[in-house]
Amino acid sequence: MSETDVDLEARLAEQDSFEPPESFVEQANVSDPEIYDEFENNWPECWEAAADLLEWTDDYDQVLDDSNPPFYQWFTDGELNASANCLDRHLEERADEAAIEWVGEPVDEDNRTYTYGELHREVNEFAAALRDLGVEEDDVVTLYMPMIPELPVAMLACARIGAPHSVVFAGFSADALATRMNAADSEYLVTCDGYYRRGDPLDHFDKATTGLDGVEHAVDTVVVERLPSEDAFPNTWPEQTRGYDELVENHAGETVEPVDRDAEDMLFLMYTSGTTGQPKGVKHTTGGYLSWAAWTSQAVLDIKPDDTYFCSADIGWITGHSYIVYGPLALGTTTMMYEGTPDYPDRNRLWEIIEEYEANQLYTAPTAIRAFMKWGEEYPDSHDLSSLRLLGTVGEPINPRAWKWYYKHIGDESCPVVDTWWQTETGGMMLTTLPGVGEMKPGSAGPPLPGLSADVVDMSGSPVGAGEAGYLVVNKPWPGMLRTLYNNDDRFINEYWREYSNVDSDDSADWVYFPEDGAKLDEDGYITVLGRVDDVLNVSGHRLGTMEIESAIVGVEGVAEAAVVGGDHDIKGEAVYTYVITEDGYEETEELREAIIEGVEDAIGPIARPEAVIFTPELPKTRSGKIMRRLLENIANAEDLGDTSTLRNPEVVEDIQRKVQSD
Ligand code: 6R9
Repeated sequence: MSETDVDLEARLAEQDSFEPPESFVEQANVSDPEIYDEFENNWPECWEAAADLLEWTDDYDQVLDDSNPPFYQWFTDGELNASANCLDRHLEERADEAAIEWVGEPVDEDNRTYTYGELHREVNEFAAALRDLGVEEDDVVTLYMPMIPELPVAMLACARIGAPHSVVFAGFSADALATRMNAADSEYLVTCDGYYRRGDPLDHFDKATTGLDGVEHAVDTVVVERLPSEDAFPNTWPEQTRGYDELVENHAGETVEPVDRDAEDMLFLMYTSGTTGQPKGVKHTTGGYLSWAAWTSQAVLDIKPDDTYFCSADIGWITGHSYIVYGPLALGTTTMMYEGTPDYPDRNRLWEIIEEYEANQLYTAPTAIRAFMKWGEEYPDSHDLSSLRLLGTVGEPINPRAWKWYYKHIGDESCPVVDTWWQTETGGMMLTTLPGVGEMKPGSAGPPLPGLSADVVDMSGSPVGAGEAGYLVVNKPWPGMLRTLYNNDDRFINEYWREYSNVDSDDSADWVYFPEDGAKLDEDGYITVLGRVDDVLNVSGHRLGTMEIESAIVGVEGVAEAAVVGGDHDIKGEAVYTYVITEDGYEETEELREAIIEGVEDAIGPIARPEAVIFTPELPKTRSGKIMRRLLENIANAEDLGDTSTLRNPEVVEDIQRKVQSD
């Protein structure tokens, strides 16, 4: 441990709360603590504040229609267009200001600035092209692209013509793409030929076309040619495939009138992992979602039009949707997009970018912060990061040590840190301190935002006392909430509401949203989120369903049964541990282990790659035949196993334990 580390440890270790820096408060978008009472006393009308950040082509009648819970409607009968809100209305003042600063790979060769004027032009051209291809209002367009500017262009082009997009993370596998396109009945795909990872070109089109083989209906495909000819792969394009550049050129200079969308019309779908093997198609709307993304960007990230704001997430996840694309662009700021990884070509990369672009905010994930910490503070310390005004984290719980390291070494103790808890389903931030108002407590996300109501309850739904652990619930609807799971209202109710609501009631007060996270409340109303209580793992901030991974594994020849659990991991937070029983006649070989790993990567993607594959003749089961996952978790983490007497087969536990330890 270096000396500065020791000092930091000594000075900060004791401190468990931090006041927002005075210099920050003075300039903050929100600095009046009264906002909490004001919003509570004026609910739901308080959310006009969010709607007011947008431009509406037709005013809404009612802020909230809660007559048919949990199918809430926000800003009823209002009309607007998300693309017009993110682009057109900024043109008068900001046409020549940067909307997107794209930092591409390879290093220094390929950076692009899109001004609002340029972004507006390209979005219009691509919107015209999509129409020409036959895309109509309400058709779902799948976007399967990495962090290239054409991804937000395509998102906004879809929004412009009222076609909901469904972005599939580029790191997801061909199978995952097919599952999502089938589930959404999506007949259009925009993808790319390839992209760079750590300097090497990667063939993405091959994966996309393999995915298309699994799609049950005809698909029109558009391909962005990202790679220069010397790095391009020799792919032949199937029929019904068009080049992005050619399409945009054919429509050069065209404009497309933004389609008026009802506030409740779908803006996009985003698939996320759940308890079953089938991903959930989370539906977000135009008015509620966009106003939520904009309001939280302003209140929590403190975004102002003249900022250069940097979120290091991938647009393929909800964080990138809300806080790289929609929120920042709705506010007319400059949003950065980084194509590469933080440690290529070396560990200075992120800090160089922040220094060069003079970024004002950094919004990243605990897994990244833990990696920075491990690499050492010499990397950030050798860069001028004084442009930073605010730091944020999202995706998983952050341990106080990582929080303090971030605060000290990245923020120089002069930037507030917002630890923002939220989910794909919530559309935007829910629990966090307001950076210009609330005291920060490392490790605790904070109170619910003004106008929100959350609690920690026991199994029966009664609030637990301060300091006790329980289940997080949200008691009132909010504009950014998901409206349903695509084509599956029943699953929507079962997954999120049934647990703690009186589902027979028409009274909104009887409906409680259950995010499936465990949490703890302190005496000041701050909530520490402990992690998922369903069968979902959080690997490097990415949600992975254990069922999805298990079904990939049992699909591998030679596997009879599999159980997947999360094991602790220094950097990733959680890692995928798999316990596998082979089929009769199959050996527990290295080849089978590799086939299993490959099977998981094919079904989901490299992010789900198992950390360990443990062969076992049996899985520990209760007398009623349920797999005891808790035990498997304890084994993965080399923890005390507690009482195993309720098992049908206690002897198997020791056997597995021995195997894990010898691995
Ligand atoms: C935005 C996003 C959601 C799950 C969520 C929770 C975990 C997110 C957190 C956090 C503790 C935070 N999570 N932020 N846990 N503190 N600040 O990550 O969405 O991919 O849907 O994941 O992530 O478990 O339920 P999503």
